[in-house]
Amino acid sequence: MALTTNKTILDWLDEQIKLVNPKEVVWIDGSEEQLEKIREEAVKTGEMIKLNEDLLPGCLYHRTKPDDVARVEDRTLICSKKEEDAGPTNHWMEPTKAYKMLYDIARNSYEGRTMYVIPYSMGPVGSPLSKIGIEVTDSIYVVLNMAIMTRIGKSVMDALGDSNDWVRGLHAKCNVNAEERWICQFPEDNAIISVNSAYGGNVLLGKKCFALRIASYQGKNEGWQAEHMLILGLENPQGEVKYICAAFPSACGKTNLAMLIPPEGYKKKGYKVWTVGDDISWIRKGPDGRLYAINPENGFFGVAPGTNEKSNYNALASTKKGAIFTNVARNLDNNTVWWEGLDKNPPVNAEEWKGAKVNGPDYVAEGNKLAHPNSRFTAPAVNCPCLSSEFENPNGVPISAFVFGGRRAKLAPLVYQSRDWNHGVFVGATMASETTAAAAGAVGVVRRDPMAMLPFCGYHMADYWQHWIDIGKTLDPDKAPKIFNVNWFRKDDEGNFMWPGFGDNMRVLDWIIQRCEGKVDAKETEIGYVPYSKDINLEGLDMTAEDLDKILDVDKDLWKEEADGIEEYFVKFGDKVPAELRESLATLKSNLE
Ligand code: SAT
Ligand code: MN
Repeated sequence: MALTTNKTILDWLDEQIKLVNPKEVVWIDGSEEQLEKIREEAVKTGEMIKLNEDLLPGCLYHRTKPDDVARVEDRTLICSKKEEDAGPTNHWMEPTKAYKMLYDIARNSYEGRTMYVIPYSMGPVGSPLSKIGIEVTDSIYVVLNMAIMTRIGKSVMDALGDSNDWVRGLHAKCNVNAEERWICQFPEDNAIISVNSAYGGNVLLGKKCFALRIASYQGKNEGWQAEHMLILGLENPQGEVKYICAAFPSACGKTNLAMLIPPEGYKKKGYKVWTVGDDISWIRKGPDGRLYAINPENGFFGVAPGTNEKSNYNALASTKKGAIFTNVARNLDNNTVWWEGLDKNPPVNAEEWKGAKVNGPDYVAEGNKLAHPNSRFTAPAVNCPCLSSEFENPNGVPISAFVFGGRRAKLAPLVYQSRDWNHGVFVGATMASETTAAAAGAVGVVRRDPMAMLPFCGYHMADYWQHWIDIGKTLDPDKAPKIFNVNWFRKDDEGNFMWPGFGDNMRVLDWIIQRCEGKVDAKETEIGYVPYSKDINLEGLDMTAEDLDKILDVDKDLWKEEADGIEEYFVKFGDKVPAELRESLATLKSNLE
């Protein structure tokens, strides 16, 4: 039975049913009873495997097709009426053509299958910052993941009422044929269609498709921002909490930073980090003139490899019940999971991520990976030991700082602060990072990834930069978040990381907050404000101020090359590049003269 009488939804649903022709339609009401039945069915059909009920209660295992393991950026389209509106960084298709192509692919593809209708809310149900979507899918995996990653069910439909302000999402697995895989966003229609994939970001339509691509476009028109940013709260010994939003490309450690455990010295003094979100922020100006952020998601879709007790205790703890594991390895002795970096003991009796039975230690010794590098856990946020008490706050949390960062073996210092908002937008707009396994394609290539939004901005990237500049104009400079850039990934000439990262990143966050509070001086350099090494707390670290100076160093020659690279990059955007960003570039160049 339909969970709503909203005519805009029922009419749309009729069209989808006619198109894909399912054997039955099931509305997901959000009840545990219904979800449990669906889990049982998934286990019966073999789509999911139930893991050890004592060690991993309520946890399921799933593997995707081997050619369906990451987002596919060259098959992700922005279908705005005008190509110009998608801009030079997006793949574009004219909407009528795209609809026809997609309908032809999806037609009758649910034959003999169940259509699941998932009403979901991005953000706390009923919050003024939240938005609602409907995803129809023929994948149980999608239903169970959406049930973790978003708020689902009847209450969402009640919150929407008769409104037409909801995002239409059609997902059709079809034959999971890579040649006909398309992830299409129609920003002007509030619509998403995804065909021939059954993997994460391609099919959990609330996540990148809605909460970033569609939402970024909505934000531009409605005066708010959808950003690829984690949100964390840093509590000082006096119990005051300051919030930071940080943008990093996929698989660059957002989840780790969001759940950071401070080093001993900080812990003893009473510092704590609270997680509000690990991937996406929706940001709006509050009544007091400050920017407030919510995390639109309800769970974590984190990269498994590298996650362990030490690197991210809190993430690991979050996966211990009610989680879904995708494309990791299985330990057949105790029916649990394993991935590279979990511990040093690959299971002897193992099943690698494609399902072959192998001897784990031998297999790894031969240079193979038991888990796919982009294998993931889907974990309910409520499991997280350091989840912020503000997680459900419908008004969000006030932001003190924006932090941009990427993987750069050279160039970018450990941390620097922009001179002001507009310069900060320049820093974000020109950030670059080495590519990771989160998207199909080469790994380790430096590419520009503005605000970590390159694959996620639903409209013209230069208009998006302009939106950032325009938001800044509405903010009182005293209330505007300060903007920083960090780089945990600097390497020395031997290729060793120069900064320990993980929990020790707290030392950098500490400096950032002190800067926001005007409590510490900084050195003005060609690129912005860099810390004096004495102001970064190294207590308990095997590192001297001289070591630190090496990572704080601004190499003028490298930066001159960088400035040339930015100039070249801007050419792509023609006269759409905001004047403020050109000014920042000119200042950078003249500073480096
Ligand atoms: O596959 S997802 O887009 O959900 C995760 C990521 O790439 O950040
Ligand atoms: Mn992400």
